[in-house]
Amino acid sequence: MSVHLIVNGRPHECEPGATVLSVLRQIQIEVPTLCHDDRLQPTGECRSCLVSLAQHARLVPACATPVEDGMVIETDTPELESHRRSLFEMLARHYPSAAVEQFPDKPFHRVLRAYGLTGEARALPDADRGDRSHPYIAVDMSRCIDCYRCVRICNDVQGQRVWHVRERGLETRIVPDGPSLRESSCVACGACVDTCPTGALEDAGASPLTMPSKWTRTTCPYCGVGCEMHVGTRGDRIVSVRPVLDAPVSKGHLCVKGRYAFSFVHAEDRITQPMIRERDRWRRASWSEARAVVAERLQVLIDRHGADSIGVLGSARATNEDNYVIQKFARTVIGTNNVDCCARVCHAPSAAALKRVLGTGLATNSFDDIERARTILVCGANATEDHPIVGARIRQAARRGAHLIVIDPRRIELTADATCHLALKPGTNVALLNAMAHVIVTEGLCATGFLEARVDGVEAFKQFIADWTPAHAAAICGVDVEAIRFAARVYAAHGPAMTVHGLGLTEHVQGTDGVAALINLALLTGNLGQAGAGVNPLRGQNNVQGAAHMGCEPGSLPGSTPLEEGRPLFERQWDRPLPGTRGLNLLEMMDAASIGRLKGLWAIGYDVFLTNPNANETAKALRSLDLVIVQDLFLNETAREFGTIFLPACSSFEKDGTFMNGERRIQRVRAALRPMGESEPDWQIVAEIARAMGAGGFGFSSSEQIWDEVRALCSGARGMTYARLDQAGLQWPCPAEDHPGTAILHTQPFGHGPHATLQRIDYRPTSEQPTPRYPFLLITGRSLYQFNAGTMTGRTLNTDLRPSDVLDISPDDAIDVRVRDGERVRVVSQYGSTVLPVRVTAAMGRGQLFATFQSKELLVNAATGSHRDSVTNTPEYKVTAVRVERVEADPPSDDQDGRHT
Ligand SMILES: Nc1nc2c(c(=O)[nH]1)N[C@H]1C(S)=C(S)[C@@H](COP(=O)(O)OP(=O)(O)OC[C@H]3O[C@@H](n4cnc5c(=O)[nH]c(N)nc54)[C@H](O)[C@@H]3O)O[C@H]1N2
Ligand SMILES: Nc1nc2c(c(=O)[nH]1)N[C@H]1C(S)=C(S)[C@@H](COP(=O)(O)OP(=O)(O)OC[C@H]3O[C@@H](n4cnc5c(=O)[nH]c(N)nc54)[C@H](O)[C@@H]3O)O[C@H]1N2
Ligand SMILES: [Mo]
Repeated sequence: MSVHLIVNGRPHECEPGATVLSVLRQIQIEVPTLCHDDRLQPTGECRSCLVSLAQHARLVPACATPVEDGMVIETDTPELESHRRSLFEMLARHYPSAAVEQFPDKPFHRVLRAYGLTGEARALPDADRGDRSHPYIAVDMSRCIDCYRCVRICNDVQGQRVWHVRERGLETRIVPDGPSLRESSCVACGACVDTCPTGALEDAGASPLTMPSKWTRTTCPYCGVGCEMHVGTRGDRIVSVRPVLDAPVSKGHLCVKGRYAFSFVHAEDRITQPMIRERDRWRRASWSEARAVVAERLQVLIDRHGADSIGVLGSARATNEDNYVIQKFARTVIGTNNVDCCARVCHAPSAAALKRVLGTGLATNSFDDIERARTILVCGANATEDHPIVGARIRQAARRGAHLIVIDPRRIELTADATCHLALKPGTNVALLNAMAHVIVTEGLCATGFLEARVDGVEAFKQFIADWTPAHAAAICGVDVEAIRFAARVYAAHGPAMTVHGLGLTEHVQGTDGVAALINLALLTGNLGQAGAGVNPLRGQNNVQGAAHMGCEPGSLPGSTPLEEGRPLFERQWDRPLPGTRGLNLLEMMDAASIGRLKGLWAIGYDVFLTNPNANETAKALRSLDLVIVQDLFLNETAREFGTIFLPACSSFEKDGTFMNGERRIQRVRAALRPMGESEPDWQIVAEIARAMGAGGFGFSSSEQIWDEVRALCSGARGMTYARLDQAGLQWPCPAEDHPGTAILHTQPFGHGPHATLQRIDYRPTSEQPTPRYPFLLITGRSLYQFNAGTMTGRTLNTDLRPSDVLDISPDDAIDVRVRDGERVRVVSQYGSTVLPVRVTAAMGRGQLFATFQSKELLVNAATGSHRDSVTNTPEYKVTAVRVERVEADPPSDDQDGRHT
């Protein structure tokens, strides 16, 4: 039923539930707004959007007034005009005119101009009310007009609560929650800058000379959330990034990386020409020479040692199209299934467990289910730092009343809003999750209807789980018995309940088992195939989901099609026999290199040396290779230490294509810039080399052509044409051009049939246990400002915000080992050591340490060990037994501690 209105004498119709402001905008009647932002609840406080209603005696704010049938609205009466004029005159009286001149496009400046106002003559910025402490955000509160949008967006969207209103005599002032913005709790998401209508809060680099001349809509190059952004360019440089308001996941929000960490594109040490190493020196080469050398050296290895002597690594940072071409090259030109990507080291266990139990190895639900869930269980995922937009959405959901269960050894940020925090001992997920299943079964909290209709193995599971009493698990995982019971009851009783998990569940010797144990909880409680529920791995890099899905995995072809199942179709379409031997995964490639079986490695957008565990072992493996081709933006550490040939790829700001995010959404990536120097999109580099090797099937001339080949081969992608993706991203599977895409998997049946089977999983402790010699457990993981090995973020001002890896330690342990905040210590494991500055923090539990791995100098992976998940070989990055040694004096500057030792 629609609502009928009369606006300025003309009849209009609209949907019920709209606000007067939104209707005015629809019919293109402008009223000025200052405090309004579509991302925020309207307050009507600034009173600039007042309109008059015939039924009311007074004026009402359009932004905060819902439409009613029969409303008669006037927007430009003399009374309104005079009200607005006096309001803006009052604001202009104390407003610097220089700001209006310099940044004419700011919303408030446009309003002033429309009223012929200029502001007062005054120097900019006002030193008294400025704050230039932050590398990304400049503050000049003399331009503040008290609209409070910064306060509200920080609170309501990001959830950080940095900005506060202070009464100062007659004045109000908006101040951060620290002595300066730099020392506040600000996480530099830029939301306050984005909403500020005046520039009181502004990007630190902004000036009239850095105003973009072109905007390009694209997808963020960092994590697997898949935020969309407008990239502002001027000439051949990125000068600004702004969030896309109608983006399906980010909904007008970004985090510090997407918003600000783009200057790596223009870094001075970006390599934009092919290079060849000769007698340990790199020299520049032309593309034609580099291509010929690659072709020839690959051919020599194939002829001498066979195709399986070569391994290829696709890139989770590159597009679907890039990765499709990469695996096609490995399989049809080299002739090997030795192709993998770094899904191996993060969520391969999620994919394996989901595939095994539910028949499809992908997240079951969508990020929009966060707002639909009554309970959110977060297991081993530090979402506010590692997937900040999802983290912010989870935090807001919890603040609005959703139950939040956090399972993490550390007191991560989300614990502040959690219903309960289960601080388990690292490596004991299976015990804890089994005990939760025990409580659900023994307390009669199962969804019996769902079990009867869709689940197999129920009786056997009930027998198995009887032994997993909370008391039994508590002795293993260190979590209080009552807390285990409480969490299980909350999850089971307050549905729909969704689980969100990260590497704290997967990067263990029981990674796949851990995920399967989590899926058990969803099966027992019927939390699958419905909104607000499901099992959802928070995928790591921008396109790690896509890289694996495109077939950069030894055992699967594009569309995650198992090799043997897809063989007939792919052999026909590619017109080549597919290799018959089982392919090696990344870790097996390293093993094979160490014993001389693997001779060549082509690593695309993946710094294996820095990021693989046990750097000593990795170095040994990489050193044994005859040929190491590195294709990257930078001479990364793998290239620097072991590379033979370097091929310059361009970043996703410089190419077209698609990414697949953690909720299976395929989104467009659009070139905002031409490729830097001679760099090229990865697909183009690989296709040209294929042609140099005389191969057919690589005559692509655009990313769209590649995508159309993917669509022809994979039914799940068939409906996703570029034309459709240009309108909006679509969630896989989308089998036809009139199919809307799939937001929720397993509504009926599961990926492999009508029934899923509960898994009986025994707990197997890791051999990394504290001993007198190595009394601590080291957890490694991430922090907000740096991304993985810091290759990109390390070349931005994010480094000001997070200069170095640190070793987090609990206050009690710091006393025991006699270290103080900031002091450097050596962390020693049986595999190697690294030297790190200490940060004493109550976020850490007793006996546990936490370190990131962003810095190539510190090489934290010198200390991590070689244990792997038994199913997928994913390394056990999350637990290493270590000791902490004090480093007395500052070592000399050529100190090699922590490097390869
Ligand atoms: N800012 C930033 N964002 C990133 C990245 C980055 O480097 N920086 N990297 C991206 C990539 S590649 C990935 S894969 C994702 C990873 O994102 P996350 O999955 O969040 O990764 P981590 O920080 O490695 O680990 C998550 C949590 O697991 C906890 N944990 C450790 N051991 C255990 C355990 O035994 N059980 C449980 N339940 N928890 C445990 C740790 O304390 C940590 O808080 O982030 C992506 N996003
Ligand atoms: N100790 C410890 N180690 C870990 C982990 C941990 O938790 N603890 N986590 C592991 C995990 S989950 C991951 S994913 C890995 C991450 O390891 P990496 O994949 O090595 O890390 P990234 O920083 O994502 O960098 C990938 C490379 O891609 C390049 N690049 C970016 N865009 C493009 C492109 O379009 N084309 C090409 N060719 N190159 C591009 C970058 O310059 C960079 O060198 O680290 C793993 N290592
Ligand atoms: Mo990852």
